[in-house]
Amino acid sequence: TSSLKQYTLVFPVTADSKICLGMKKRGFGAGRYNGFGGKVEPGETVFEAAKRELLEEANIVATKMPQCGRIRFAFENSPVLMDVYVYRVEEWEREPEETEEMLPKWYSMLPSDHPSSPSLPAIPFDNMWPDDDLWFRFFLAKKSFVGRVDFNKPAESDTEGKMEDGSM
Ligand code: 6U4
Ligand code: NA
Ligand code: NA
Repeated sequence: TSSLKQYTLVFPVTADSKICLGMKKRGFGAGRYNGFGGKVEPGETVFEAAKRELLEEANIVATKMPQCGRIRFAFENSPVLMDVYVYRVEEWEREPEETEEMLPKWYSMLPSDHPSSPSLPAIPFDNMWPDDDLWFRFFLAKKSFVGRVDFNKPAESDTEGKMEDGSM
């Protein structure tokens, strides 16, 4: 039997195709670039949790933050199924800054040969969770997505996943 635990995953994006990722400095997924987020605490909504984690980890206040996806992660040998709600932050107050947990960095969401690509590095998939490959194209195309990924130990990169357009 498994238990479902709610998490949030939040990506600030700009109208001119920049995305802010955070390098996780400690704990689960340390060293990897990811969105901002964490566990939903008792008594708060998933949306409130997403906003709180973004403030704690990047020091910005989301003012426009639609949900765009939902992914369930299963880890072999763990009874906990992570139920991750993904949001895109389109407007916020202040600017992302380094916190105890995360170092924020900006990347281009467009291919580098695209005429309007900002002069920033491309999204560093090699330094991200391996499943991000499966669903980021939906995120970048502004399509909503739902999916499930199974991580098999010991090789954490040995993932099997399935993503599709869908309602959340
Ligand atoms: P505490 O205990 O407060 O330090 P908390 O910040 O609540 O932890 P954390 O950082 O462990 O939670 O949350 C995990 C974060 O990692 C969530 O934002 C979801 C994200 N995440 C987990 N597995 C992922 C995966 N396979 N791919 C991905 N993000 C993942 O892109
Ligand atoms: Na976190
Ligand atoms: Na937390």
